[in-house]
Amino acid sequence: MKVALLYPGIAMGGFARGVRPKTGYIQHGLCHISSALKKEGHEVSLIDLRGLFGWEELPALVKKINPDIVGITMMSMDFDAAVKSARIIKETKDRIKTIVGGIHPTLMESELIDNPHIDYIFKGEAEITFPKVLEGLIEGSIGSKVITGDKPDLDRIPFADRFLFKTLESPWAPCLRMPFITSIAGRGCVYNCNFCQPAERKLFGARVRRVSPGRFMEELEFTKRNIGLESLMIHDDCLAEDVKWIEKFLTLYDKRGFRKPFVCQARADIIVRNPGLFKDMKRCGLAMLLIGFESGSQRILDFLKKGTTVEQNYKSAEVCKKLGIRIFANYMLGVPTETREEALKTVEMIKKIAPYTPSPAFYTPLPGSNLFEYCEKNNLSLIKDHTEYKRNPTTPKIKGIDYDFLNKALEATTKMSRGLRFRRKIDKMKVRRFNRRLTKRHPSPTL
Ligand code: B12
Repeated sequence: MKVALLYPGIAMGGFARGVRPKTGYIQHGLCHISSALKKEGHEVSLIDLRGLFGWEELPALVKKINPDIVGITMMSMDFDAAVKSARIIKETKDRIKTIVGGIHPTLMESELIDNPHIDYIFKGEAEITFPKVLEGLIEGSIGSKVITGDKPDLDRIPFADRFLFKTLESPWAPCLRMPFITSIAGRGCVYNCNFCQPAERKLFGARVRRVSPGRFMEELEFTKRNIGLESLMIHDDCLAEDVKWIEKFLTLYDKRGFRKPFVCQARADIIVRNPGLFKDMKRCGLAMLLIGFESGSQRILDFLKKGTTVEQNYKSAEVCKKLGIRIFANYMLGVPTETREEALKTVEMIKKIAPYTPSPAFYTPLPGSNLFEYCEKNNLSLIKDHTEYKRNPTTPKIKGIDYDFLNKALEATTKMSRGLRFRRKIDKMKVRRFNRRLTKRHPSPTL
């Protein structure tokens, strides 16, 4: 069958302006679906809305590809663009089937079930079941609008088809050199933070599944041969949680001569408990850790069910500084019930930690999480349309929170010292030449 996969990710940066972008992150879910479908002999192409100049380009592209089915992925904030795409596809060629999948359809079937432009809603993971859906379409044997996917063994599915996206992945940290690639070693998260769970458990199940370190290295080697690899981001929710996995991975990464800078996520409690592990990671290339510090108030950390302490936040930052690991600090202000004093404790904590990259958020109630339910029950949410389901501190999210005060508080956390600005400048200078040269050489993506 002819399948088009559609990435609707314009809620943040919008459509292309002036020139089609040569860089952008890839969507791993679609890349995995693409390789699973190609393995079964289907023809797969991509419609990336970020590469279009506007909605008016979509009908012509759909006519040109002329697919039998379009598969649309969707985070909550992509809802409007995804649903509009489905409508345009149906208006362009009514015979084309549309199917939506990803975290939002998995959690919020009720928002899509009556949509006349969507033929199927796919819940869960797709590598095993989506090819079967296509077989069912050929045979005319699909009876239900809602389909649930089986969970694949991650060691038995093909590598993500990175070539689906014609753009280069661009590093978002000044210390990372191109070719930069992102990767995901596992699915699911063992923790119970109530600003996230149980949403992810509904998508990936209660157990975390991780590809074996050997298979992960095979994928890196394959990618290095075909795209190049000078730096790496491992996107797992909390990679450092699996100490044994990391140890095996480090041995292989080192043995096979990688030593390329990599970044991943960790938690304050894990860092404090395993400083030796992070020393080894640093030796093998760990350039930066993304740490969810969240709050400088213990009451708020407990309210969020984070399972860490403020003391661990401070100590983990000390460990990183001692080892020379850059810190990308995730933290949030405006949690329901948070007082001004508690918000100021977060400000004080971030100022003391002085992260390489401060990444503040206004707490945002995300569908499928326990805290979302709490906000619904107490009528606290100010979110009016789906594009506001982004954590960036731009629009007010929760009733009763003084966002003018928070904006000022936030400013105090993002001011960088001269020393830090200098360090970032040096980092940028070291990679600029390579990144510019590579981007310049890269052809503009063809549609
Ligand atoms: C990598 C990642 C990113 C990357 C890349 C994002 C991207 N667009 O790909 C970056 C760092 C840029 C990012 C940013 C954001 N992210 Co993010 N991100 C992730 C992360 C860690 C991994 C996603 C992933 O690739 N998973 C692995 C793949 C294989 O799974 P998958 O994509 O779900 O796909 C499978 C199934 O869902 C299904 N499927 C998916 N699509 C489709 C389509 C069809 C047709 C079918 C049949 C099936 C199907 O099949 C796939 C294969 O089995 C997840 C958490 C997680 N563990 O999943 C959060 C997550 C997706 N992100 C989240 C959020 C909120 C964001 C931000 C909005 C944060 C913010 N700033 O506010 C931004 C949005 C940026 C943007 N413009 O898209 C939330 C989404 C929650 C929600 N309800 O929408 C998640 C779940 C994290 C969380 N729990 O809070 N993110």
